[in-house]
Amino acid sequence: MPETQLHIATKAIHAGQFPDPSTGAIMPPVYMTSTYVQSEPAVHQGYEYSRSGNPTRTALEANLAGLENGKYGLAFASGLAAENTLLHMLKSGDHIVSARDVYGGTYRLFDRVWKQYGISFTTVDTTDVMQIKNAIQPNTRLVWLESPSNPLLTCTDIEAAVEIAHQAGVKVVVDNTFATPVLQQPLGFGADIVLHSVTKYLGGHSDVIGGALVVDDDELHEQLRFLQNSTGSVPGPMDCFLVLRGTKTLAVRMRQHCENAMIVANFLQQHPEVDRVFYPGLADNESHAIASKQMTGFGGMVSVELNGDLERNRRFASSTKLFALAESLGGVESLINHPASMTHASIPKAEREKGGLKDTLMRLSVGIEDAQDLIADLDQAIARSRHAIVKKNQKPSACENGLGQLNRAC
Ligand code: P1T
Repeated sequence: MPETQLHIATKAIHAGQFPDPSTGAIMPPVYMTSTYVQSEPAVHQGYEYSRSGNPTRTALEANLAGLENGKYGLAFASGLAAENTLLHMLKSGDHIVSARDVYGGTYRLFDRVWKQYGISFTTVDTTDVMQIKNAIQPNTRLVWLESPSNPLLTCTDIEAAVEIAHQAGVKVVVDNTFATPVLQQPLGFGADIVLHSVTKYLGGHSDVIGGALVVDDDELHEQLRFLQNSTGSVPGPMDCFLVLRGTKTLAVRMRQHCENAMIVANFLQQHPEVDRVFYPGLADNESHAIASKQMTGFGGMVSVELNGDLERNRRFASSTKLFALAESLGGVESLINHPASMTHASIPKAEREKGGLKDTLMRLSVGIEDAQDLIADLDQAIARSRHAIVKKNQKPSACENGLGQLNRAC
């Protein structure tokens, strides 16, 4: 059966995977080598130097391409390395229309790095696709979507956004980190480039940093492959192996993440001390209709604002026992994060608030533990946050011990 016709759970395990030709090893070996012996100058077996290509990375790139139903996958040292490499396709004077609600590091890369090289960007609410249309200029080269978005979990109609962008000759990038290819495949909606922080669900175990791009177009692939090699932010073979180990269980993990997140979102929505719950799976969520149209599940991320002030919400984040207070998401274990002071601190407060991201918002990465234990943990943390001042970490924080300048959240 052609690989493209296989179901996603099968592709997760088999796409791009072959027994090692020299030993029959069923798992791709970790090719810990920087270079490859050539029989004559420029005569080799397909690999010259591991920045340009490494067999473990090839196995991962083929797997990622298969998962996203794309022709080509390219792996990078981090999600931001993938973004940065992609941005090298632009030149001074070019313009990007970006979703306003994006990962803080993505905004920082646009605003603090690429702006100084003459790349301008406009942020809009991409859930209203007319805002994309109105923001496109003659020099716009990319429309940058994140759906569901980080951390407000809004969903953009990818097909409609692609239609508008393509009419203007503009390429569309979709950061598919939160959905994963199990729940959403943007290339199928006409997107040009799919982006991942594979650090998250694809890796799935909070033990590796990585990124990826997946494309269908031959020319685009050639351009990105050239930039991958020329700028050099590639992952090492061990990291590729770890991500490949992660993707094999992606389909089953996502099923459980979705189920648990729905239970958590319903619990929070019914709690009298909760102000607002953000989860596209809830029927009254603004993105519910779009998410239902283009996703096969609603994902494992839930954001929440409790009644009361920032201090109350901060105490909540410090009071959970199973939900660890940490940046990142998508691992098997549950995490809680305060975007305003952690993952999104590099977005100016005014810009955050323009997009509806309040200081009181807390983001949950709902893991695959037993959902009843997760609810019990949230319930006790809500109760404790009413009064107690709880410090999870007895050691002084980086902000308090003089290392603040190393911590972007300080
Ligand atoms: O951390 P890195 O692998 O470089 O990926 C960056 C990135 C890109 N896109 C999205 C949607 C992301 O969420 C991230 C990283 N996000 C976090 C670390 C976080 O806690 O939100």
